Amino acid sequence: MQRLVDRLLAAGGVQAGRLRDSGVRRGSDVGLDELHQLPFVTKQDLWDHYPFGLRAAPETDVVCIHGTSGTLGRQTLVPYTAHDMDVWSEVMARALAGAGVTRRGLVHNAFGYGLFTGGQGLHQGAMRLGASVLPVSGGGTDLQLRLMLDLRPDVLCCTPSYAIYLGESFRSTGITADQLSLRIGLFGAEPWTEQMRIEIERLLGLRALNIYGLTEIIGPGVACESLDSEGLLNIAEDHFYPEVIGTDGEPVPDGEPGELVFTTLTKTGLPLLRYRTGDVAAVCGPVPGSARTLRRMTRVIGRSDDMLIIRGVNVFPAEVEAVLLEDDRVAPHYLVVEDRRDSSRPELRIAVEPYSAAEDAAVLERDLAAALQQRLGITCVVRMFAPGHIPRATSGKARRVVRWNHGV
Ligand code: ADP
Ligand code: K
Repeated sequence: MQRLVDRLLAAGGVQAGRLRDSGVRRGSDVGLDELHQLPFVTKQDLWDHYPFGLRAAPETDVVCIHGTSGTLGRQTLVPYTAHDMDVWSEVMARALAGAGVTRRGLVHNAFGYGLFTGGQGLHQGAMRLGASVLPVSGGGTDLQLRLMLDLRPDVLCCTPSYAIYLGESFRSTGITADQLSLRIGLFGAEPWTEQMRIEIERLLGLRALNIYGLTEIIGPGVACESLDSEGLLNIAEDHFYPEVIGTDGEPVPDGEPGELVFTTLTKTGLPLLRYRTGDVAAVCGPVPGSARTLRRMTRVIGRSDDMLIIRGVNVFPAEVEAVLLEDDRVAPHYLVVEDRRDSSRPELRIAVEPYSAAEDAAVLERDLAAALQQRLGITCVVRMFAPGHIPRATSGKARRVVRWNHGV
């Protein structure tokens, strides 16, 4: 922490200015206990100082640049130094090892390669671990399937929605889970539920684990489930110090959900002190008695920007997903439409797809609307579409939320 603060102060710029304004002159002025009194950094700060205004290392030390997927519309670019790349490979190798990947492993990496951090992060981590990596990237289902059958990888990495898409595409060509060699899957980059995990495990015949990260902090590898982490994600806390805050910006106790805030303890290219991620989750201690002593976090329920507020009720799309997929008739494809065309009466419309074309639409729609009302307290309009009619995530992150505004 102290080294980070010294680094930020030495670099000058926005973060240094704010630290000085809060009375911090040197690293030894602040301990972890005082961290919660220091100012936040937000996505807006990165946008305001686009592209590299918050960089803390000299330009000559930068060895590569990645960017956010731009899910929220505007892009953020992040410079990495050789040291950052080293930290990233290490946390990713740790994540893969915790998931049971070994040097004998072959990682079929179907995360996208490019500005997006998914592909590169898994790639380096697998190499650092000493496994082999197959950089297939997203898209091209025929190639994905051929490589999977010819090379028999034991590990698959991609977004959960793409995992579903791959599984369904394989199945449509007559290939079932028992013909595949997959043992472990690391899925992330978008919110997903326990119900989705069951669907993926059934389709692909593997153990599905959750990996979390964001470009601003490093990329994937900020936290990852391991075989022994009991359903929560181990945070690489020695590099990315977590806090959870309420809507008032104040810390919430362990185990209570709130917005995740990370401080990058070791990064040098773009070190961030108290970066507000916008992602909602809870943080808690390690598994009691476990050799892993770092703290864990729950799955991310959603990002605050994706929260739907319908007639005063707040819901995340993932909460809708959990209710929908609990119903055995419903396939893992859905869309949530926030309909504000009539501003006096906003509606939540939900498009679902059944497994069977023979499903009675009226009955299914009524049952799901009742389940959503009972579980989430929201009244919504559910519409069933024929199997195959809801758009698939054919490479990266799924788009589950559509907003219809006045005049659209
Ligand atoms: P963008 O914000 O443009 O999508 P990134 O590609 O850096 O940029 O994606 C990071 C974001 O993806 C996180 O802030 C989080 O909202 C989401 N995310 C990443 N991994 C997970 C995960 N395992 N579960 C839920 N959300 C995730
Ligand atoms: K190897």
